[in-house]
Amino acid sequence: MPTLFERIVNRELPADIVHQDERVTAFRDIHPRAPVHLLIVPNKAIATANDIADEDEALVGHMFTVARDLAKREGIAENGYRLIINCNAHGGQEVYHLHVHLVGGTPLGPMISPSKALREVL
Ligand code: DGP
Repeated sequence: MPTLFERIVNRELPADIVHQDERVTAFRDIHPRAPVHLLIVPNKAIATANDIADEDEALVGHMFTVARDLAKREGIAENGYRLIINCNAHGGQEVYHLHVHLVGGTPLGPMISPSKALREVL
């Protein structure tokens, strides 16, 4: 079964695609958490950060250089932004196709709010 994001990459599902090349695709998140919220995904399916293979190193690096260029194009590079990869249940991953969130356009606040689990041990 192709992942949701593979279907976006293959143009089988609609999305606001802002960049596509032979290795990665970037599109606007359907539920934006900030004025700019893009997802940068590899064209090939990699389920989670745990599944990145050694031979994917250049591909993953490319995801980050594309994120850098998109931040500039979206006008948020100078003020700053956040790049996020969620992994598995504790990371809050919803879509099991590796993706980097590029979020910005406003001050984003603290990186994470202390989780319930952390509060219990503090
Ligand atoms: P994560 O929790 O890291 O797996 O984030 C998944 C993100 O994917 C979430 O912010 C919402 C977004 N998303 C889910 N389905 C779609 C979709 O069909 N289209 C687009 N553009 N984004 C989606």
